[in-house]
Amino acid sequence: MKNKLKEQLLRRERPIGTFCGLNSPTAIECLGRTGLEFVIIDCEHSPAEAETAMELMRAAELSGLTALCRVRDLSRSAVLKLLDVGARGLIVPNIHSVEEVQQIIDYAKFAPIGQRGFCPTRKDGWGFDTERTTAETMAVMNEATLLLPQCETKEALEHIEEIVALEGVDGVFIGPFDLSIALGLPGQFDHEEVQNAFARIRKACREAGKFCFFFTGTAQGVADGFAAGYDAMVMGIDTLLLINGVKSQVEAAKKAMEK
Ligand code: 3PY
Ligand code: MG
Repeated sequence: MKNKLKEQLLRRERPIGTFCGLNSPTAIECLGRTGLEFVIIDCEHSPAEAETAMELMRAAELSGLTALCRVRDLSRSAVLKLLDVGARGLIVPNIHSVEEVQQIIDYAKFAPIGQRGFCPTRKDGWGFDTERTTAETMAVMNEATLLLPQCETKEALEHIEEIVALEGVDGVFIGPFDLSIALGLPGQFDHEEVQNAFARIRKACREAGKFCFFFTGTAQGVADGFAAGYDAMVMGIDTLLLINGVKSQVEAAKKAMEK
């Protein structure tokens, strides 16, 4: 019940991941051969639900990728199902208050940190992974599960220092699109106000000893993000990587055909 991504983060290895939008186990197997460290199965912006997520997780595990999931909403079942089918971490979008984060901690972390419900499920090999007491499994799962609320609303930004201080929050995932929209500057990631917001979140995470994840669409963005001090970078979505990869090959082929 290890979390390879968490170990990489603790060793400051600068892991790179991507979102899944294709929702294809084969695509995930292919991603496992690219040098990426983790994938995020997206139950917020893609049609995937927990059952699909479970199949994608199997492919990720077989391919050496750590599988995180983004939850569809803030409900107990949205959180619990993804953890029970084996997600090694949850990204929680659209947070507006400290209370919402505390509620998510209660759903996602076992006592004494939260109040996660217990059942032998895929997460612990239906209880057959190792000979552990229930209390040991609870402690190991709490340790091996990354809980990453997103900071992408004005309210989350205003309370970011309180959010990162909560026991059970392992880090923050910045949603640059939604945060820039919330600040009235859609997509203007280089605008001073947006940059200041990113810097405030990074500082809050660093001071609280929590991880900070950032999303970018480009390879240069990944390098810039690590240089700015993020702990992990998420490079686009597999759908976009497919389009960009094939598009550049088609363009190269057409150029070669002109010679
Ligand atoms: C955002 O940019 O809003 C995100 O949630 C990134 O996936
Ligand atoms: Mg978002």
